[in-house]
Parts: sequence; C-alpha cells; structure tokens
Amino acid sequence: DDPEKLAEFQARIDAGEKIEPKDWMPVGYRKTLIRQIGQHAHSEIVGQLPEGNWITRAPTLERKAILLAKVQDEAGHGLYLYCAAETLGVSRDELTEMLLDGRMKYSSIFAYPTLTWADMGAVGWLVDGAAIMNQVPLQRTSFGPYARAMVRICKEESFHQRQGFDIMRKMAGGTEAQKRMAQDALNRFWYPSLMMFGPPDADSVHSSQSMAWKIKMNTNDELRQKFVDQTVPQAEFLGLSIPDPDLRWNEETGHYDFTPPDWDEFFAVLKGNGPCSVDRIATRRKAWDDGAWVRDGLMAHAAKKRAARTA
Ligand code: FAQ
Repeated sequence: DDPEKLAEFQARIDAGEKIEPKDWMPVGYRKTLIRQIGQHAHSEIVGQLPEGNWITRAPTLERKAILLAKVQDEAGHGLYLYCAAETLGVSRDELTEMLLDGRMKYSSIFAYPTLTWADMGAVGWLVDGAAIMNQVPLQRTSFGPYARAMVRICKEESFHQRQGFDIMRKMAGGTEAQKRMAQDALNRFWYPSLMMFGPPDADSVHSSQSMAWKIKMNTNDELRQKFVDQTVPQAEFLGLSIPDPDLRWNEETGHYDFTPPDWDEFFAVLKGNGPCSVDRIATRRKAWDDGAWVRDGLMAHAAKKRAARTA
C-alpha cells in the first residue's frame, strides 16, 4: 500500500469517519473485515442449529413460536452480514466454501450441544448476552455497512437475551428438577460463553491492528470482564451459582475476579475438535448441497430473463 494513502486513510479513521465500500482501503483492512464479518455471518447461520434442535420440543405453543421467531432472526442476521461482506468484493458462495473447507471459522460457542430445554434459556441469556456485549460497540465500527447492520442486529439480540433470561427465570423458580436443569445449563454454558470473546489479549493476534482501524472497539479481555460483571448479579437474582469457586467481587478494582476458561479447550474447538464440530459442518454442507438446485434454478431463470431483454 502507498504510505501516503495509508496515512490519509488512518486520518479518516482517527477522525471517526465511516469507510464505505467504494472508498480506498488498505489490503489488510479489507482482508480483516472479510474475515471478521464473514465469520460473524457464519456464526449466525451455524448458530441456528443448537436452537433449531429444540423447536419441535418446546414445552408450549407460545415458547415454540418465540423460539421459531428467534431462530429466524439469526438467519436474517446472517444474511445482512453476508451482504455487508459482499460489498468488500467476496461472494457468499466463496465465503460458504471457505467455511465448509475449514479456511474460515464460526464462533466456538456453537460447537457445544444443547441437551435440555433449559439450554434454550442459557443460550439466550448467556450466548446472546455475550453477543450483545461484543456487538453494541461494533455499531460504531469504522466500516459503514458493518456498523449499520449491527444497529438492527443489536435490537433483535437484546430481545433474544431477554427471552433467554425469561426461560431461566421460569426454570429457576420452578420445581426442584427444573431448578437443577437451569443450574446444569449454566454450569455447561458459562465457560464456553466466556470463550466467545476470543483468546486472552496476549494471544489475540488481530486486536491491536483491528483496534487501530476501529474494526474492533475493545479488547477481548475488556469485553469478557464487562460480561462477567454484568452477568454475576443476574445469576444471583435467579438464585443460581456461577460454576467458579474463586469468583469474587474485588473492592479495589471494582470488578469481579474470576477463573479464566481452559484455553487449551478453546484452541481445540477452533481446530474443529469441539463436541459438535463435525456435526455442525456436516449439517451446513448438506444444506448447501441440497440447495444447489435452487441456486442453479435461480441463475438459469436470471439468464433467461437477461437473454429475453437483450433479444
Ligand atoms: N470462536 O486475534 P483474535 C452470534 C479466532 S455471536 C472462534 O482475538 P479477532 C449471535 C479468530 O478468528 C458470535 N474463533 O481474533 C448468536 C482468530 O483466528 P483467524 C459471533 C475465534 O477476530 C447468538 C484467532 O482466534 N460474533 O453468533 C473466537 O480480533 C445466539 C485469534 O483471535 C462475532 O463474530 C471464537 N470465539 O477477535 C447467534 C462478533 N475468538 O480468524 C445464534 C464479531 C477468536 O485468524 C444464537 N467478531 N477466534 O483464523 C469479533 O468481534 C472478533 O472476531 C472476535 C475475535 C472478538 C470474536
């Protein structure tokens, strides 16, 4: 990249200007955005699977309708994000192929199974809670299409988080067996939720450049701490305990001290060795292959229309 153009670009970022698709941008900026927005889109789409698993088994018609709407929202989020990525010159087909052949990732959280109905509560409360914590600052991210997609996504995520908390409240205030299910869901989802914010800052390869470009607005550890500080009082309100015996309020720092996740487990999940990793990609591959005739049909129809117009 031309150093003069780079300096001009950085000055625009520093002045808080939005970068739009047709503007000049450094190769690395474009590449980082395609990676982050693409992985975010994949996460929304793969993220439908653990919850989709419970649509037919929701305990009431009302819960079923709510869950169905939530899962549909995740599909919508994936689509806005793929569109934002496409403005950078990559196609949805290429992004999907990169997910399926392992060149792109999706959020580690979705490599974990959803075993009981209480997990729908834990996913909404903790997973959407962590997603919002990360995405609210991204509304101010420097790339216009990404920032604008985040505005709508955050509104919907905040509804999702509240529906999850509502399930937890019902379960935690229910029978002994229901309370046990709620506690078990919290036990299993706590650490995977903390991992969603990414590796510790010292191991975060992209953070410093991404923050200089305002692609990321906070470090991984900052957001993780904010999430813990927000979530512990909510667990107390529910009468549930966070599965961390060393968790305590630190008067001096004004934050909770907590035991960090098992980072070996996190890196194993990133390599595709999570409990549901193989299944998630196989499901995505099947959906992609099964949909080929629809994509082919649409392309053939568009070509026919084009030919009719030019004839
Ligand atoms: N999972 O240098 P960093 C949702 C990778 S919300 C997998 O720190 P970065 C809503 C990272 O890609 C979930 N991989 O990376 C929903 C990099 O590898 P690479 C999605 C992870 O990008 C709720 C390497 O580790 N949200 O879906 C993870 O600066 C309920 C080094 O890490 C977003 O994507 C991870 N957790 O920071 C849907 C938000 N963490 O690419 C359904 C936007 C790190 O070089 C139901 N993304 N890696 O091969 C971000 O804010 C950032 O990308 C971070 C990671 C913070 C996730």
